[in-house]
Amino acid sequence: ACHLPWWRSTATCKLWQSGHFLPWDRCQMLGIKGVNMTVGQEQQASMKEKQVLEDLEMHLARGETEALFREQPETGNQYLEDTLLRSYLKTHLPPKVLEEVHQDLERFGYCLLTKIRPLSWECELNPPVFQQYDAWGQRVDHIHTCSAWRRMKEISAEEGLIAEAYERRYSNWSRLYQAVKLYLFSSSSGGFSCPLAMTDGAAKVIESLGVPGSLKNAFDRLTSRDPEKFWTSGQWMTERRGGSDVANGTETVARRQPDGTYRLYGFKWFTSAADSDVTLTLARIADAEGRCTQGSRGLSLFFLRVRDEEGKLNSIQVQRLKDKLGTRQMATAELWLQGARAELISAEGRGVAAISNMLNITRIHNVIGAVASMRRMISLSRDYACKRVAFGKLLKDHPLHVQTIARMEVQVRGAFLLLMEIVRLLGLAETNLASEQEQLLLRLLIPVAKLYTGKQASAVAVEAMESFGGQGYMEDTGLPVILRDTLVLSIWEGTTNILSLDVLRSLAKSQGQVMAVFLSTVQKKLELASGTEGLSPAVQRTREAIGSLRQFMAASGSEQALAMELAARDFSYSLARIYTGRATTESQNHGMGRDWRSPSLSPRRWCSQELCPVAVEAARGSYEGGAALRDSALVFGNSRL
Ligand code: UCC
Repeated sequence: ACHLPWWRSTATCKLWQSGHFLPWDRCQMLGIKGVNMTVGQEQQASMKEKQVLEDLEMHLARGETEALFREQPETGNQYLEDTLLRSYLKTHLPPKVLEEVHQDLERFGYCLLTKIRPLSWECELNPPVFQQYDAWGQRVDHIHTCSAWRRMKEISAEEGLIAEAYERRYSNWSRLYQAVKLYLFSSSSGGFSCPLAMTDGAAKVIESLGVPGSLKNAFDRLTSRDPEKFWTSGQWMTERRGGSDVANGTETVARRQPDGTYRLYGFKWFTSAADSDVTLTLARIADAEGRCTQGSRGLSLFFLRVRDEEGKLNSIQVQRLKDKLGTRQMATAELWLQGARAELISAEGRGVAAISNMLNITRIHNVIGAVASMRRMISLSRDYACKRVAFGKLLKDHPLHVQTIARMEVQVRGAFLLLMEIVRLLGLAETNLASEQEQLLLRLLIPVAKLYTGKQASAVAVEAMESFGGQGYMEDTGLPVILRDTLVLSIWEGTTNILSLDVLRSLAKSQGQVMAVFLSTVQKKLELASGTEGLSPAVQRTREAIGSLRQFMAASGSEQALAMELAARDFSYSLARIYTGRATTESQNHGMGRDWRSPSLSPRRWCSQELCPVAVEAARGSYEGGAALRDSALVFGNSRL
């Protein structure tokens, strides 16, 4: 039976019949509820049914379906629509740089809309296919990618998506400019952001080694604007025994050859963008007796080409492609290295330290991806709210709905400003303009931003999906693709907990200096903002949070390592929220985002959340002796407690 919701008239209740939804009154007339009829009645009913269906077809074709199509959420030129981005650039870039960058970004925004976005959908619809054997039984291990994916590679070169950062034609602003282009590209890239992240990371490692002669060709290609020359790189770190604990999980062995090169033997469990041209990877160098040093100190970093000039794999076998929840446009493979020829590019045993240059870049790309996916979801949600009518008015006129979008908007704005801060600092560091303090701050903020924005993006994507109702759950709207692809952001490139421990690593390695710089930077900026009208509540909240953080740190100075480990995630969240709080007040202080689309950058909204959760949890005793045991009992049911 069809149950009528209280707000619907009988005419709108529907049943699915003959490929159409039938209004309830017509359903009754057609006897669809299984009422017994005579033959005459049946004939009459059948004629009526025919007539009704014809009426319905007209009605549906001209009326209801058109109405649904009109509600399709859309975004226009992403650059022009992104008022926060534009006001950030206006406030920070030197006028000459701004003029050139603005022109390019406006053009790129149209290009994304008209050319690149359709390609990204093609990538989604045509995921890579693995062919292990040819028709005659010959092993070929070929990963077939679609033409749209290959076109993305060409576009990446033409647009200088990697090159821009290394040419440095705008000095320290080049990195920020590149990040902005990647941010605009990300949600329309059909997954190509992933190989770009690793390509950037590989170029960074090679550059930090001083571009040795043997890697000059690779560096030129990784940073080329010529699609014919452009190479992408992989980052093969994860093995079967683990992806987080690289030091203990890496089994791959490197055997030195008489010519000074190495041959690698091992199994790489996740190799993202396995169609890449080159890769960086870790292995243990075996001595003459075949023995290897275990742990982190046994790991060295290698560069290798995946295929030779003829396209033949470098003694590598593709085991299979991974069947992933998301990022399906991109081939992730399991690879057997069966003597792959490679070049040692780090000092022996310094592999992890050397590849961390790559990790820090790919983690920044992760932040870019997180902010981009939040921005895309919210833009669509906002557009939908201006088109969709429910309960007699547009969604945008329902305050509760708008409140939900506004809460997401506060999140994406904070994340965007944190991202800009990181790429600004990176630009300074890469042009030798960063002070020691700025370098320390950058080291700390990368894991903080990666772990925090990864979580924000997942939460925002889920929330935003709900704002489309059932349509958000439909594959062909493309919205589930964004959600799936967003969920990986808190997993790859280090999970939230691993990144929290990296925050502690940066503290330990700098003997606390990173925190001293963090606190003094935030405090200095707050002082500047404190005189601005309307900012005092946010400034006050952030100051209080800094005070709580200081207290926590003073108390934890004497705590055991376990207590700090237990606090690591809350501590990192506190750093993210406090630093973003200062970034939002600073941006408001600069007068950013005061146009009609962005009435306020909402430092007050950002700062009204708990800015220092680590202090709150510490006060609850969450890290005290016995806390770990209690947690364990809660999860595993330890009967001793
Ligand atoms: O590959 C993957 C997917 C690729 C897709 C990329 C696309 C992303 C963007 C997309 C945009 C849409 S996923 C696999 C990624 N794997 C990880 O992220 C690994 C996670 N695990 C860790 O990060 C661990 O913390 C390890 C591996 C770094 C821990 O190794 P160790 O050897 O136990 O760590 P140690 O002994 O503490 O560190 C060794 C050295 C130290 O330097 P020294 O020896 O001078 O004291 C550390 O300070 O490395 C240094 N180090 C770092 N330095 C370690 N991490 C860092 C760092 N982040 N920055 C600077």
